[in-house]
Formats: sequence, structure tokens, C-alpha cells
Amino acid sequence: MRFYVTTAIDYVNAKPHIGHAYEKVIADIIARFQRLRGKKVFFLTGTDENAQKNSQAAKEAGIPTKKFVDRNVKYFKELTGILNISNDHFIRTTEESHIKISQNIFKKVLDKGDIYKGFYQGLYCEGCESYLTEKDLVDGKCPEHQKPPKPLKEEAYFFKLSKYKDQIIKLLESPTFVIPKEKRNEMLSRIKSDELKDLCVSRKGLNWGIDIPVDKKHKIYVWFDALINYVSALDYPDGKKFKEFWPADAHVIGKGINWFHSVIWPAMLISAGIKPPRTILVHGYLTVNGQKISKSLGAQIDPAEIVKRYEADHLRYFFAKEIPMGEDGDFSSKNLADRVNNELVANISNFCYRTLSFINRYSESRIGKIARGEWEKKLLKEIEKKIENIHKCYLDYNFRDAIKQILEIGDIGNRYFQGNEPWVLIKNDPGKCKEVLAFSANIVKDLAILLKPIIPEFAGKVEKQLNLKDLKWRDLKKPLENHRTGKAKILFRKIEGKVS
Ligand code: ME8
Repeated sequence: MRFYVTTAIDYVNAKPHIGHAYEKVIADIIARFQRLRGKKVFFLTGTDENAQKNSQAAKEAGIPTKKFVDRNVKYFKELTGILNISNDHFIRTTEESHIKISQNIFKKVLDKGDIYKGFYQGLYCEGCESYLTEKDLVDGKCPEHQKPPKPLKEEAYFFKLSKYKDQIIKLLESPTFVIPKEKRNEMLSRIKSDELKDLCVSRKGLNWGIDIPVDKKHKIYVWFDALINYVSALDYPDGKKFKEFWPADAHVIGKGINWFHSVIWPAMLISAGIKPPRTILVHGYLTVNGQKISKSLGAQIDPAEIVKRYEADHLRYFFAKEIPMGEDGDFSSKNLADRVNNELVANISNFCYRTLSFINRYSESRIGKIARGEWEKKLLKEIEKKIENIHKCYLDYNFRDAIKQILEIGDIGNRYFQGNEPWVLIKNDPGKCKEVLAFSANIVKDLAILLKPIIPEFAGKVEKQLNLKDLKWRDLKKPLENHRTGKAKILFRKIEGKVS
């Protein structure tokens, strides 16, 4: 009955970009869907603040690191509001409780003999905050950040990642541990072909980050502390939330950090005597005109600006419909406007508004007896089948196909409404007209429920116009009859003129 979903925690070296927005929306759709099914959900997001790249960016801006980080965290928090993200908590890794818990876990793994002192000599990419080998480079550069990594030579602590190879392979062999399967196969073939070296988990001589509890000259490697956020936010080890919500049901992450989550994180957990998460859900990257969005590549696009131009629901719908899970997708305002106009306006909004306003006008704002003829029976069967499929699509994180079938239900509604011509029927057979409108109104209710995880503002408006509150998935099975409605209002308007 409980469900724990997380996003990655974001670096705060710059303002959020649309890739961050995408990830939060995916996780939010999952959280809202699970709540809709009646589960008790804990949804976590937050910021990764102890990274070198944050302190480097602060230095470049000429601002003390803490001040710089605090300022940027604000933008990430604002983003959750702008996008209607329903997170239950926002963790910052500079919080005292997170620092303590990270140190505890480090010490636990050290005491177990899984962390040892050695000497690191190799390459480090500050963009990824990751140790790289020559094999990882393309033309001498980190392929993610297109910059040559820095050579590093220092005394360091190592985590015995190699010790956990077999256990991690076993985890990865479960079909639900990493979704989609292409992303699972990538990890499996990498771990099988790699010798899986031990991981350097400290950095020496830095003045930003979390101290290693037994050796203040070293800081905990930022990825080691960042991953711990998923349990520190639940007050590991004794917190009520930890006992209730761990293991996580879904860690939602981008493809570039799959290795950290699917290999390193479970190894850390097993070493510390904690259960691994159930699923790592890997999404692709958003591009703008085919270019990766990142500060260094100069194709920034501010999600706050986009939402100002359109609506949060527009962007959420675009993400869910346009980009298949695990694949990359391109953001373009033109495609967003096309989807809004051709799908949300022409199909969904049009049907809902026509039905609700006709009920206001021709049925005294009442949903009365529902039409139950042969046509309606046939349509109900079709709709029921689609609802089953939609449920499965949501569970499989396949939002795109869920929406496709929701649109088909919208088509059914539109055809039914149009085919019955209630504007004619009201003159010839007002009783039948009201029954037809009642049948249509029930499809409107279903659409609001089915779309609630993806476009919650729309769903909220429909609920209000139907004079209902807090609809749940189970309400799909409950016909709405003898019920007063509220006032119909247009739900989505066409995006017109030049889009940019
Ligand atoms: O990786 N499209 O932080 P981050 C979609 N702090 N998603 C993207 C993206 C894009 N263009 N670019 C990045 C970090 N992401 C670490 C995570 S978790 C314990 C620590 C995704 O700010 C990225 O893959 O670079 C990650 O899932 C999230 O955005 C935050 O990226």
C-alpha cells in the first residue's frame, strides 16, 4: 500500500534546465498515478550540493559557495511549484541530517572492511564528478561534457565495488530492476565485460563537501554522499519513514547516471546491510533542435520561461506524449503547440466543454438517467478495455501509449456526441437528449481521472465543473447519475500565432 519514488538530485551550479523539468514531471506522473490508485506515496526530489562543480561555479561567479548554492536551490524549488510537482519532501545535501547519515554509512562500510586507503592516479571529469579511464574518452574528451578530464594523483579511500560484482549481476538479471530493458542490457554487458575496479570514494584537500569521519583531510566523494540522499531523506536507520517506505519503488534518473544507480548504489547498500531499491527507471535526454541541453554546450532553455508562455499542463503533456520512455526526445515549441491544438484542444477539451455546457443549458445542470441502449453498451465495453490497457501502460511507465488510448476514448466521446446531435435531439426528444448528455458526462469524468496524473490542473478544473472532489481510479467504475454539475468553462485554448 506504500510507494516511494525519487528523482535524481540536481547539481546547483546553474539554474535548472528543461531536462531537469522533464525528469521531475515523469516522477510526478508516477507519484500521482500511485496516489490515484489509493497508495500512500512518498515522493522525493532535491539538490546535490556538495559537488566540486558547484564550488567551482561559485568561484567563477565570485560568490561564497554556500551563498551561491542557496541562491540556486531557490530556482529548483520554484521549478517544482511552476510544474505542479507534488513532491512530499525536498532534500538538500548540505543539511546537517544528511551529512551525519552520509558519515554514518561511510563509517559502517569502512568498519565492515569494504573501504580501504590507497592511492588514486587517473582522470577526473568535474562535469560528471566522475573518475574516468582512457576507454571512456572520445577524442581525449569526456563524451558527456566534451572537455578533457583532469589528471588526478592523490592518496584516497577506495570502496570494494569489485567484491559485489556477482550480486549486482544477479540484481541486473531481474527484468524489473532497470527499466527499460535496453538500459538494463547496457549495464549488464558493461559489468560483465569490465573487470569492475574498486571505486575511489574520497577527494583530498577540498574545502567544500562532507568530511570523512575518520580523516578530516579528505572529503567523501560527492557521488557517495549524493546517492545516500535516498535513505537520509527517510531518516535512515531509525526513522519511521525509512521503515515504512524503504526500499524505493522507483528511482527516476537520466541515462547518463545509470551506472551510479544500477551498479554502485546497490553495492553500497548491500555493503551497509540495506536492501537495494526495486526499480531504476531510466529516461533519455532532451535536446533542443538535436542539441543536448547543458550549460557548457550553450543550448539552455529555461523551463520557467516556457511555462510562462504556455501552461504547466501543456509542457507536462508534451513530455509524456512526445518522448518514449528511455529514448531521447527533442523539444520544440512548434511540436508542443501542435500537440496542444490537435489533441488537448480538438479532442479532449472540445468534448468536455461541449458536454458540460450542454448539460448546463439543456439539462438544468444535472446529470440525470444515463442512456443504456445497444450503442452505449458497445461503447462502454470498448472504453472498459481501454481503461484496462491504460492502467497497464501507467504501471509499465509507458505514458505515451496510455495517452494514445485516452485520446481514443476522447474520440469515442466526440463521435458519440456528434452522432447524437443533441442540439437537434433537444427539440425532438428532450428526455433522450438528457440521457445522451449523461452518458457523455460519464466519459468526461473518466477522462479527468485517466489524465489526472499527467495534466492535474485540467483534471482539477473538470472535477470542479462536475461538482466533484478528489476522484480516484476506482471512480472509473462508478457511474455518475442524478448529480448536479457546476458551470462549464473552456479547459484548453488553442495556441495561436507564431510560436517560439
Ligand atoms: O547528475 N535531458 O545532476 P544533474 C533529460 N547530481 N535529463 C537530463 C538532461 C537532459 N538533457 N541532462 C541531465 C546529476 N539530465 C547528479 C545526480 S543523484 C544521486 C545525483 C538528468 O543536475 C540527469 O541524467 O547533472 C539526472 O538524472 C538529472 O537530470 C540531474 O542531473
